[in-house]
Amino acid sequence: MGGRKSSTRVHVVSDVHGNAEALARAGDGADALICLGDLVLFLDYADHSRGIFPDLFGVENADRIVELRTARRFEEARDLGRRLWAGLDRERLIEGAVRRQYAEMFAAFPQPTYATYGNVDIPGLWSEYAGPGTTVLDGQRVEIGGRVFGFVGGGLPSPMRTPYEVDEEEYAAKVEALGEVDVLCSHIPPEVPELCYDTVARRFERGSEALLAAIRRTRPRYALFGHVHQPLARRMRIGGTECVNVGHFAATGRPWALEW
Ligand SMILES: [Mn+2]
Repeated sequence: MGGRKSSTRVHVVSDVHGNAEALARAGDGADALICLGDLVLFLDYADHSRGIFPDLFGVENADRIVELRTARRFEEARDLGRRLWAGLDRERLIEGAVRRQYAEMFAAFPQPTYATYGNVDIPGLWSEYAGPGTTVLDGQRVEIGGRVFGFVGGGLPSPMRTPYEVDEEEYAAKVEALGEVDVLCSHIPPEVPELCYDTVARRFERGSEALLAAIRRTRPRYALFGHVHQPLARRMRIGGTECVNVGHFAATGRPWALEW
């Protein structure tokens, strides 16, 4: 009854960083949810008491490491990290904490969800937590409502040394594997200064030259990404492609919507 449904609506989120409560509602009113990664909350820069780091080492150490990183004193930040982790089984402690967060995050995903990895994720664990309604894609395409969506997960090498960074060549190969798509979905932005500059952290995050080249060459309708929490530019036109940072979901709790 009521006629055939003629449009498709997807909601897109990125940089969820522990916000399971809002994630559980992110698909309300949409036919599908797309998640562009960064589910893990290692350290909340807006509230240093939240995340794996303060849980293990306390708020004062979290204050200190944020201060050092913000001042680009990465070497000192790493020294502090090395001192705190000395004698501890770092891998086991982080994996245990990430598993607790993933159990909560993946349970909150609506159905269907299409997801790719952020740089602050541990891809090897995802298959254990993704339910039958969640499709994980990295260097792969899927059709939603008659449009082809391509997904590229992870980040590129950075001074922060986050858990899922791949080298330029491997990243470019994943972009290449997508071919022509209608919507190009990635965690990191194409390498354009206005899209990569974080106005609060006051630094450039890593964007991808391969993504930018693919946008210019294949002209998707949309290029969607996250990663830069407070970008200088939220959107930009590159040729015929609307490039959009879908927002910092951990802070806003609001998805970005696409309807056709
Ligand atoms: Mn992030």
